[in-house]
Amino acid sequence: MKATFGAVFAAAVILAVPAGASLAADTIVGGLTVSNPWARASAGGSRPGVAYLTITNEGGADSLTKAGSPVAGRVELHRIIHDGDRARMGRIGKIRLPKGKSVEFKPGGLHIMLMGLKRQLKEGETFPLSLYFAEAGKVDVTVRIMGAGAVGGH
Ligand SMILES: [Cu+2]
Repeated sequence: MKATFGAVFAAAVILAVPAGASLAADTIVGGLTVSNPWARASAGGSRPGVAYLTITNEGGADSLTKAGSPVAGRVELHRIIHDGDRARMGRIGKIRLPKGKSVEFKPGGLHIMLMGLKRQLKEGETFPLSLYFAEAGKVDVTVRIMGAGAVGGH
């Protein structure tokens, strides 16, 4: 009886570990792997938020067509366009994900713009983000909020 109780307790402890570690884990759907989704803490309600992640495609060709999140009124896919010595950002309709390649969203390049934030993005918290792929369909990931000054920006 004592041994049984011990075994159950051990199982509960083991189960608790993946739940806590899952925030940093990759999300894998078919041939697609979404790694390290993160966002910068927002300054206030008026400025948009921005999120980054990496998508690796080891399956057939696909594309990211849109994104959505309950924390934002509207979510757009953006890129930075270099125009002479100036850089501005522009919206893109879809992002191609060639077979066997990784597409990295990062400060100064591709990014996910969170317009009309419904709540402040606070460092250390997380929020859900849905990615919509032409072939793979909807994939939900959890975005970690990093410090406001984290790596570059616009
Ligand atoms: Cu942008």
